[in-house]
Amino acid sequence: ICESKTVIEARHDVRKFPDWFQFGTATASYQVEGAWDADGKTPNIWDHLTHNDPCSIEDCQNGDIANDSYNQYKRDVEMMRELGLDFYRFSLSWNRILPTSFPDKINEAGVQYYNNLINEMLKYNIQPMVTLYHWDLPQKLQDMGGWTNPHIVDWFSDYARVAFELFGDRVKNWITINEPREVCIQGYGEDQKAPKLKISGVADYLCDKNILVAHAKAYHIYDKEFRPSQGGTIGITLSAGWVEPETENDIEMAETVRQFEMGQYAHPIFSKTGDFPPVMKERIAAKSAAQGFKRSRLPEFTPEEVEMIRGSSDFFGLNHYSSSMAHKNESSVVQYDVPSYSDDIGAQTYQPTHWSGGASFWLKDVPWGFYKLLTKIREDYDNPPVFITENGYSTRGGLNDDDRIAYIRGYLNALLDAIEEGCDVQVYTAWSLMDNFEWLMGYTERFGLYEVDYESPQRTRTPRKSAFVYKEIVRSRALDP
Ligand code: BGP
Repeated sequence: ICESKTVIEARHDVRKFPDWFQFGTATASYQVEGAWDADGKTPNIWDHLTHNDPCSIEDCQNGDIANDSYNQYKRDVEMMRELGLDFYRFSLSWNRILPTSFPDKINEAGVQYYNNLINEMLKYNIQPMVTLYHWDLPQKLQDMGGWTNPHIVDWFSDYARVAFELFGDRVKNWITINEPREVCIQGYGEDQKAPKLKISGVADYLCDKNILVAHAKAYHIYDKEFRPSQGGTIGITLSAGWVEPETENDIEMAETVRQFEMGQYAHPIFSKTGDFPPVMKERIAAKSAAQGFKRSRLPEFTPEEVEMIRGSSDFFGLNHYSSSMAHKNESSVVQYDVPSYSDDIGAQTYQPTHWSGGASFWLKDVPWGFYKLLTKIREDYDNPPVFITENGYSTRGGLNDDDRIAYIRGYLNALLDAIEEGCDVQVYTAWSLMDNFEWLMGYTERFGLYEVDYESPQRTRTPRKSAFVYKEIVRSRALDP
């Protein structure tokens, strides 16, 4: 009797995911494919950066070979089967499909690679979730201004149309852009990511506008020209951490930071009114005026653009890793007389030293922040369907990754709490299926459920302890308390 009672209690404690919930893992083209110049592929901005300024990456490495997924894709699909995934999120390399960047010439070998990968996955009933743009812009387009050139709206939508035509018969889940904030703020405003333009408070906002319009145009092309016959979903993936006010006095500031981070992309798409968040428009206009600009440095959308962008995502794609605290330390406030995104926000955030976390300095294990963020998305944007398109933890390597397991369990628990509160979270994607080239840190930080041996020619993949745990979560559709 005692025994069966324990079993019943144990069962009761297991937290179940809803029947419709989907589990996957993710990667991105530049981070895993390698074959950087194979079979007609031309250079993108990450090839350009890592070849011209190799040591701008922590270990002076690059994605020339990476995980060699271009050749090892069958092993990748085998791992998806081992994990029992419902879907796998990967991205397309624009240069591999369109070597001139434009649809005048389609590279058959590149198309064949994605067909092979997609068909191999479908053989085992693993659904593809395909990102059109995960940061590897054709260098040729960058030379013409990249995301700061309004022509990119057409360049991107022509590329998107080709992808829908080529793969849309089998791909039913599309993501237009991965993390516009990292593209624009870190790539055009700062010098963190390619193309490292470092024109803060100006180029980043131009990029913001063009990337949102480009996304929306691709959305409407799919919606009108392809959805009727192909019947899939399409949306955008935003990155956001949670920002917690340290005291009551910091509540407004924390909200300003959230609006400048997630809101600048979420508000135009998911709010009832559309357009950039009011606080962003006000602050940038005021700062611009004080700096002698006749107009705000934040470009305006036309009323037609506002309408085109509003509602242009079937789901709220969210990449979430960590959180921070907001508190203003007046004594260390720097006054800028030149444009600057961080000065436009005018706030300060930090991560307390007692927060523990992964190998990446910014990645602290704060599951309650995830819960608060999901609740905030439900409240601000009328409870949209949320797809967690990335969540994960970094180590320095090794197969025994108990801290990654604790992180994943903690975040999935927070996700279940949010679902119980009424949040419409439908999908969870672990970043990453396997170790890969990390944008700033090369191969020094490892995010994989599978470890990759970069010394071996095959880039041998070995499951970590977390792979077995994730497999069990996916199989049982449940989480231990
Ligand atoms: C996300 C990216 C991923 C992945 C992850 C890890 O922002 O979408 O591609 O790289 O972050 O972070 P990082 O590469 O900055 O260490």
